[in-house]
Amino acid sequence: TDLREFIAGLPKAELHLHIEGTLEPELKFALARRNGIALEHATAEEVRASYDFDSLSSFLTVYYDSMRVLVTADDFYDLAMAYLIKAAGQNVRYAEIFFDPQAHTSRGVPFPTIIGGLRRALVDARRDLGIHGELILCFLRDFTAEHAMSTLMESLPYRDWILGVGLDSDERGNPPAKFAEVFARARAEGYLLTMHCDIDQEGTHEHIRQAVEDIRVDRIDHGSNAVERPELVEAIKERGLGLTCCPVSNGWVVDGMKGPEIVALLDAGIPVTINSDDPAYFGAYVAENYERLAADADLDRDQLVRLARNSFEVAWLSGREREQYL
Ligand code: ES4
Ligand code: ZN
Repeated sequence: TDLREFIAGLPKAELHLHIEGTLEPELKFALARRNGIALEHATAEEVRASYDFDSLSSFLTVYYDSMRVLVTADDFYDLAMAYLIKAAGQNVRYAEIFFDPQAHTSRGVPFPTIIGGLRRALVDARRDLGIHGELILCFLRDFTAEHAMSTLMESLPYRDWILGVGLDSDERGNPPAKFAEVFARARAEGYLLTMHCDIDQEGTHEHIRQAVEDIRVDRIDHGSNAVERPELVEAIKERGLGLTCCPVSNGWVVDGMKGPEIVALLDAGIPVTINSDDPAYFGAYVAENYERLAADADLDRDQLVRLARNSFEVAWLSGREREQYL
């Protein structure tokens, strides 16, 4: 509990957070009622009891189905505001927040509705709570490259509200190379680039290599399998790329929180960060991710400070704002 207070007191940035993954069962019920949508469970407790993921695909099925309740701009506002209140309460000063527009536009929710609601929450939270949030648009890698490209085009009127683009969803059979053209265009439009290289997925080392060397990403989401290949560790280090690790998420969808891998990368001089991924589903916001990893990997205070500082160092912040946090 001493360590818990220490972690709570550390100023933190969160860099790997899917806003749709912050949908708590209680809010899901409130939005379902507001929108006249029927749910298969009767109570929030029942929903929570149904969360029993043993793979990425078993999680993604539940994650995408839950999004049905997100319909109006107010729904996206309420979703983001609930997260920002929670994060601010854990001393998160800055958050780069993924959103999955294709998971909503493919259900008939217009792009401006999604980003309009999210952006309004970020503006209000910065004013009222002092937490600074920004958006990263994630493409769904199990959709086609053409669909990603048209989503990129749809985002351009909102260029000033989006820091960069990412790539998430089911990695099997969907390597970074599939989206080379989309990411080249995104960079040309001024977006920064990141990609999920999920843990222990088929082809993970080749996917990390493609992201770093071919796509030339500015960051890697997860990516801790790099530790198994010295040449990948070297390439990531040489480019100064940060990794956004999500220990509790890893504990659910693969076996274990990858503590030894995270420590080895930290010791190799790679700026590793700790994040929550989908906190409403995995039952842990960012502070609990630090706590669980600290217990699992026996981290000391110096290592925890380093992880928290890394989060500001690899954040896509202006130099002036970064200095304010460090
Ligand atoms: C995700 Cl854990 C995970 N992996 C891949 N894509 C995702 N989107 C939201 N959570
Ligand atoms: Zn993720």
